[in-house]
Amino acid sequence: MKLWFLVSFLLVTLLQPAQPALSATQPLRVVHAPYFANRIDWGTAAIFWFGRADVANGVAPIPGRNYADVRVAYTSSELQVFVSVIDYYLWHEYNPNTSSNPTSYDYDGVALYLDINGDRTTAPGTDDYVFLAKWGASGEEYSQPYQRQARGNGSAWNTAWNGSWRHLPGAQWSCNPGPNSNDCGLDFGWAVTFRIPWQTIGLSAPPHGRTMGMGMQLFDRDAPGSSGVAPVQTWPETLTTTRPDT
Ligand SMILES: [Ca+2]
Ligand SMILES: [Ca+2]
Ligand SMILES: [Ca+2]
Repeated sequence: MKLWFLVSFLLVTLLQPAQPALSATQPLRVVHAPYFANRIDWGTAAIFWFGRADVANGVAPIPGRNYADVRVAYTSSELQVFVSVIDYYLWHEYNPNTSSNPTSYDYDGVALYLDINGDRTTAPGTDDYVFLAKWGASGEEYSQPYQRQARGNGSAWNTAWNGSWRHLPGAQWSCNPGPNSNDCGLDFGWAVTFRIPWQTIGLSAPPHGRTMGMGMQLFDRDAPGSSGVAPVQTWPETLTTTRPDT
């Protein structure tokens, strides 16, 4: 029965007329984030993934691109986005620059873009935000120096905006020294959980049923110097940091 259903489904799918091209207001992809009244069960949160882990026959190039598994869920108080990254060489800033641009980074980290009204304007508006989590080897108490943020002002990103949010970092490596050394071999990777209070992004309550825009940049350093920085990967692939319509 299942096979017949599958075959029927395939026929129906194949018989569908060609889909029209996406308009400017239609998102490339849709993530249905579930609501959790209490503790988030990440195993049943929404999931998507992007990027690629560069490795072949046990050899990971330096630099080599990363793969990210992203889970999205929300509670009565905040939006949470859990990003788990396969990265064979962990590199973080020892003394993070607390005034750096939140839309670029040259150590391991990830930026989250939100368009709260989902209006997909061609420049960052006051409902648009970017949150950069710089991966750090320390715990949540260090999240503030390892994060940057900005809010749109109608034409550009206002990097002086400093709404309240936090992130939780994590990582695993196979042998010491792990971060900021490639001496002992391959590391496993790192993770960050974004925790964005609704009030910080201008909402007084959890926005059940709302369509918001979302994008991500994945940053990666695998060795010292400019030659140790891997290409930035984005989700969706077409993301442009100054254009919520992408
Ligand atoms: Ca890497
Ligand atoms: Ca917007
Ligand atoms: Ca790295």
